[in-house]
Formats: sequence, C-alpha cells, structure tokens
Amino acid sequence: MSFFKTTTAAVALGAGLLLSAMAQAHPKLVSSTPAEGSTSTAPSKIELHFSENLTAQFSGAKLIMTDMPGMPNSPMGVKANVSGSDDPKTMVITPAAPLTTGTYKVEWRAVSSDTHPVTGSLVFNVK
Ligand SMILES: [Cu+2]
Repeated sequence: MSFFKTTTAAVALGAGLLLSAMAQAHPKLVSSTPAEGSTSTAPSKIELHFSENLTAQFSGAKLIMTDMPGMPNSPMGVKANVSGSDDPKTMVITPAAPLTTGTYKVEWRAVSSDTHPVTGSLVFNVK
C-alpha cells in the first residue's frame, strides 16, 4: 500500500513538471503597439510582441471595431493583413484602410513550437 502511494506521488510530480515546462513554452503577449487600453491617433499597423517565437502558419489575428461614435457595442470586422516580422516573436496587423475614430479589439491566436494555440485579445482606442 505504501509502495502504491509513493508511485502515485511520483507520477503526479512528473505530470506537474511536464505541465510547467509546457506553460513556459506557450507564447504570452508581452507588449503591444498600441498598448492595451491606450488612446492614440490611428496606427498604420498594430504590433504584438510575444514571449516566444511564433509558428506563422498557425498564428493569426482578427481585427474588430467594437464601438464607434454614436454606435457603442456594434462589433464589425475590419479588413487587415496579418503577418510575421523580422522578429519571430512579433505579429503585425496592418489595416487595409486608415482606422477611423472608435474602439478596436484584436483577437489573437499565437502558436509556438509546441503547437498548442494560445488566444487572447488587445483593446485600444483611436481618437
Ligand atoms: Cu503546450
């Protein structure tokens, strides 16, 4: 019985170590331009900087205008090109047309070397 308990504990510890090693390999959003919650003039591009190198073919983002003057909570997709960058930890979102006044949300999906997708979002305002 005590042998069984020891074995179980060892297996659980091993699984815990594996999980923490995986969590470290998952890309986290470190910073962005524009910054989360910021208000600025229309950016010509949005840059997301992650903690890990991204696997370009599985990573991506959607740009959504969530509020515009006089029309709050009316989400609308915005045409934009999503690409990598010379820095493999950076994702670049380039709107097809200049962004007009309103609130925007980037819904990103980042995949690093372990292939597990991590998702998140960034909200910023254009004045
Ligand atoms: Cu993973």
